[in-house]
Amino acid sequence: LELESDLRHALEQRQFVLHYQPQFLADGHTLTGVEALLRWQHPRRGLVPPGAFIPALEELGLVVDVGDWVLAEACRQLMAWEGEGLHVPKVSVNLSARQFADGRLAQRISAILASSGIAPNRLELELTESILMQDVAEAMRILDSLKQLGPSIAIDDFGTGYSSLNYLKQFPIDVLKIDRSFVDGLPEGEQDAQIARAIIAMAHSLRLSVIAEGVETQAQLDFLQAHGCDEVQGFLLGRPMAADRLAEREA
Ligand code: G
Ligand code: G
Ligand code: MN
Ligand code: NA
Repeated sequence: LELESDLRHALEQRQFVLHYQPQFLADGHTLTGVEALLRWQHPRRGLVPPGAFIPALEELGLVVDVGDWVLAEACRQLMAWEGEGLHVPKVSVNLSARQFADGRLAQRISAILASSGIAPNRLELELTESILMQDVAEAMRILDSLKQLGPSIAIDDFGTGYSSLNYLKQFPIDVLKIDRSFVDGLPEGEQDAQIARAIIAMAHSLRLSVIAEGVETQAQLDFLQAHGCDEVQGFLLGRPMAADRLAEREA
């Protein structure tokens, strides 16, 4: 495939960029962090979304190298904003299954944190339930090694996979991200409302923080705030955007 051969050169040709989506306290105003989202600036096709090329990166065995670049770039950007007078408390990075299973992930993250100079607790790592549930004992070991370095751990797309509460209790995780499919139906959808309330209650009883993704309307935000959701992220509050745009907006 033409796209695949292009993808092999994308890293060295500096065609990858990160966009950043802001995250806020449930008041919708206080910036708590950003999620880094990978895009491919293709010379002819324009900005390619990750769904269109991350599976290919996995197959080509490039996802670990690109993942390292994402981690380093996200940390670098946090420092760059700091230098411009914008304090973004943390940056959240999505990890793929391959990256998580790579035996040297903790070493790589440790090196990236050290050379970036950011406090390790300002990095958050997002993993899906399916990544963690593939091999629970191994996941536990990897999570422990990652946590020792200082980053927080978030479960992405929470509620769409099959994690058992028993493991959820044992994994050293910090944050549940309520999948946007449950936020969609709020506040009128009775089922979505019950699921959202249940996830918030469960997260808090496990002493986890909870963030809702895909918040698109004021009514959704109001519901989440009223029901004690800690943080929110979504088009209502800010789309994923280039780093300089975010600096302009939040300055
Ligand atoms: O930005 P967008 O909504 O199109 O992202 C689509 C999917 O791509 C999301 O599931 C997101 O988690 C994933 N994604 C975005 N950036 C990265 C990345 O840097 N690494 C990995 N592994 N996945 C990413
Ligand atoms: O799987 P993950 O949660 O990492 O996916 C993040 C993706 O969700 C990003 O590609 C981002 O563009 C998308 N996204 C973020 N906020 C919203 C939103 O409010 N509505 C919709 N439909 N998508 C969103
Ligand atoms: Mn995510
Ligand atoms: Na998600």
